[in-house]
Amino acid sequence: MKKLLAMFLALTMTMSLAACGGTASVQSTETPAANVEEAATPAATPTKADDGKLVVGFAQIGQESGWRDAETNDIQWYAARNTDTLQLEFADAQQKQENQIKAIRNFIEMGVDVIAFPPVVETGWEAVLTECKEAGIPVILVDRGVDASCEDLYDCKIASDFIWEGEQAAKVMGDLLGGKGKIVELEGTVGASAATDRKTGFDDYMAANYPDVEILASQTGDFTRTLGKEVMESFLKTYGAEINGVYCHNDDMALGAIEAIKEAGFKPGEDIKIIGVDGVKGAFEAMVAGEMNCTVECNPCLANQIFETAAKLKAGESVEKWVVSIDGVYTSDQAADVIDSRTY
Ligand code: GYE
Repeated sequence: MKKLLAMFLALTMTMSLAACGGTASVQSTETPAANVEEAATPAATPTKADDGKLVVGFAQIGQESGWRDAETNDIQWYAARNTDTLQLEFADAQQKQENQIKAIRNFIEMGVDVIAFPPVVETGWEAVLTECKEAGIPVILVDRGVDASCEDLYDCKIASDFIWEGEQAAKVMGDLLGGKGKIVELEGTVGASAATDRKTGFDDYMAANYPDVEILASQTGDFTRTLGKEVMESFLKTYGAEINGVYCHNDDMALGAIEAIKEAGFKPGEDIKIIGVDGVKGAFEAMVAGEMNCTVECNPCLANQIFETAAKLKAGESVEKWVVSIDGVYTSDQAADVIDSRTY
């Protein structure tokens, strides 16, 4: 009996640490976490139970980064803890906009109360968002935005300020280089607001405040560790020791760049300064190891705000158009002190 109780407690503990709010790291930046269910877009349109629950359709982008897995974990864990009042329909679009659109149309057909999704790119949403509006289903954008032409076609955006994030990265890079040097830039997914705005914030700040820091090259690594490494390898082949720093639009690409830099015989964090964005555990581990210099946090733990906003929209209450996440900036001198408190 004691053994059974111990096993139950262990299982409960494990599950209770599975989300952003827990204290354990829930996924490595090496591979998507095992506990991220790959919920394909529902094959048949499930019916909406008429039990008064809040029914939310979430069309996730995919599993491209540790940050994305942390966001998925947080959402699914919140739903698992609130099954008495919330029904979550979750679809994984495998990085494809057409799959997100398909999932959203499924949710419309099902008659969910609210639709929430991170638009993988900023354009191409007018038609499906108009269908949501015509169906009377409120829409919450999560962690990314859409272009201005669709401003009236969604009810709320819950996301960080990516321009601010880019500016913070530029401040730290300029300081690290003493105001002079040559850098390369690893961009996120082409057309994604998180990439576009992190580039704008960084490049504009650099040009205005550090004119002697030259950006030698800038290319997309699609927010993935694998492509981040490949692009950094090509930068190193072209520019080699000329490179004094690399700005990566997310930590997963920074971790890929670190691998490439070491394989090319340079010391990451010393010969080449490295700045990422997201604040995932892998970045703190790299900073503790002296191989990375800074990560600008981008909070993926948005489930509370998503479902609280969805409940307000279902009740016909007004909500803010943009709920901005509060993010921090962490440099290598702080990493050892904070790493154990990181929740994703
Ligand atoms: O920075 C990256 C993910 O949209 C803010 O998407 C999100 C970004 C995040 O792939 O790791």
